[in-house]
Amino acid sequence: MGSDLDQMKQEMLGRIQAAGDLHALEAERVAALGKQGAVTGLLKTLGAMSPEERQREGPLIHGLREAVTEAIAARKATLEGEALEQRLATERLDMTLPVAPPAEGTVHPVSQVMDELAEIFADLGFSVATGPEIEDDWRNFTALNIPETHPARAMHDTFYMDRADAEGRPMVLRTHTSPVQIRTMQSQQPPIYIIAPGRTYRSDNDATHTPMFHQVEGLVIDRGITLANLKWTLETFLKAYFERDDIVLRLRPSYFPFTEPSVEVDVGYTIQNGRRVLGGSDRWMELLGSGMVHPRVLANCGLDPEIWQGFAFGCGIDRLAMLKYGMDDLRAFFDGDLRWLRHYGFRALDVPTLSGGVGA
Ligand code: 2U9
Repeated sequence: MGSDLDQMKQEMLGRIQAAGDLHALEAERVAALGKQGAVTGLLKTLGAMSPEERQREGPLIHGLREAVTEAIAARKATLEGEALEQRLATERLDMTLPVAPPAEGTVHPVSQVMDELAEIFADLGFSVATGPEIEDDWRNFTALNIPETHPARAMHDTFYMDRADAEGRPMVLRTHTSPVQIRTMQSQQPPIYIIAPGRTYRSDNDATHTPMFHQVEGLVIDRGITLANLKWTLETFLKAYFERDDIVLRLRPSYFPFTEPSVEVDVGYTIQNGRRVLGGSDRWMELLGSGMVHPRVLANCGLDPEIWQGFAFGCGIDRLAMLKYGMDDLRAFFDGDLRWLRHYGFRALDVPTLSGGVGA
């Protein structure tokens, strides 16, 4: 019996050692130690043995079980180690990669509206003009027929720079984008069809005013331009911008130093479910200022008002964005709060639609 067990042990240990993977090893374990296994079968024979036989055979059979159990554990450890080595050799982790993909950026509503404006006006034959945000006081005020005594020049409205320019002219943070149009008229012969969107600065800060805000102004200089051209252009622009055909405008007489006559433009709206919805003519809201370019402004830029006429308009871009996309606090535009941007921002390839919210 002893030599039979010995032979059985050698065979089992040999097969365990030869098991090529964890699957084959498990098969050997079941064959030896499972319910129907060879070693289990031997253990079961102990009960039927005489005490003397059991005393002799018991330690041998238990020894066999122990040897097989140990061999399986050792082989298992070896196979698992080899499997780990194999994975380590074939799998690579680039530890320099960022832990998570970078947060997705969004297009700020102001940038989105600027893009929309450029597109709408491009269809009408306008190009986009830009200029410096630090301007000389002549282009920002004097050329625009804004007298020295005008309240807009007062220190509390205008940010004056510490130093004047090389010619001694006081420099300001532009209070509107109008100096861009002055520069265009100085450097370009009419006809001129431009919009000038950009940052503007005024010393003002409350729920509806921020020291920096965005404006878009438009300028047309051509022969025979009248208020009718202005009204058609603004109507066409606003219908395209608000994506509604029922936009109605109301022109009210007003005063600006740089336009004559000057008109303030109201847009009609209705209240639906407690929300302001643009369109129709139930109620009116002031939207932009405009007028025919003052002959003195044309002359200041070297144009003969007898030959050239033009119209101009100005409007807050932040306000345009608020009306179309439904924000109600201007200050949030400049807080840089990512939660606000995720809510109101646009993915780079977003197409603005009515469902984005017309009316605030
Ligand atoms: C030139 C000649 C005329 C631009 C104009 C307005 C009327 C106007 C305001 C609207 C709200 C500015 O953002 S706002 O505070 N603008 O009412 N702007 S006409 O007129 C010009 C511009 C340039 C050479």
